[in-house]
Amino acid sequence: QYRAAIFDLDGVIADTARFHFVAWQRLAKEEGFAIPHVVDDRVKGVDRMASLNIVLEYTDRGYSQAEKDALAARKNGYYVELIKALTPADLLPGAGEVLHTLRAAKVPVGLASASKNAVPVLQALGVLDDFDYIVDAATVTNGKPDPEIFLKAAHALGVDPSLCVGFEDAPAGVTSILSAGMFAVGIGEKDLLADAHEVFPSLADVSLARYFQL
Ligand code: B16
Ligand code: MG
Repeated sequence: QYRAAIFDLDGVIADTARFHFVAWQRLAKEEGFAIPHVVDDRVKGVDRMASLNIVLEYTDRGYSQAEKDALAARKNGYYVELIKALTPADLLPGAGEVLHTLRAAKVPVGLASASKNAVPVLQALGVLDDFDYIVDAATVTNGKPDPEIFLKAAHALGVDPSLCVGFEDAPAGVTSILSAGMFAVGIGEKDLLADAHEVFPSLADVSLARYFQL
């Protein structure tokens, strides 16, 4: 039996990836280039500046670090505008139920998201109170696949990593969970998340009773 659950946000709790993509697309268009749809997958779980660097692979123009900082801030402005439209209806299948079940069973719940917008997103989805601890992405030195963010969450919850279950939709996130010594549940396609201990299409397909005392 495991003692704590730690979730990724984008792709596990909410489909915020489409908003990230629209925001990157708008930025690229304004800068005079287009980004292909694979960018959507390539930036999953990747922090803001690293995502920008991926986007900029699709233009020949070079940007200074100061210009990149401005571009990242501009994209974030577009993203923040888009997530204002989020409501509890935007929770991914099973997410609300899983969070409420864990709450009722008093299982500590953490969030390990690369997003600096995690708190307003969870608030808009109506599930902010279902989390005992949200890692502040700004304090994370090494992003996924490094285990740092998942270890930080486990530490704050006061649960040994070996007793935590991590939920992730991105391969780098699964690696992060495994390197942290946790049980890894992949949410999405089996082929993509082959390293995870178990993979389910969505949280709605996960049977919590297999991992936790409910
Ligand atoms: P922000 P996750 C990640 O979320 C997204 O998948 C990734 O595309 C995004 O660049 C990153 O958050 C940072 O987001 O710009 O809001 O700080 O999957 O780690 O929850
Ligand atoms: Mg994700």
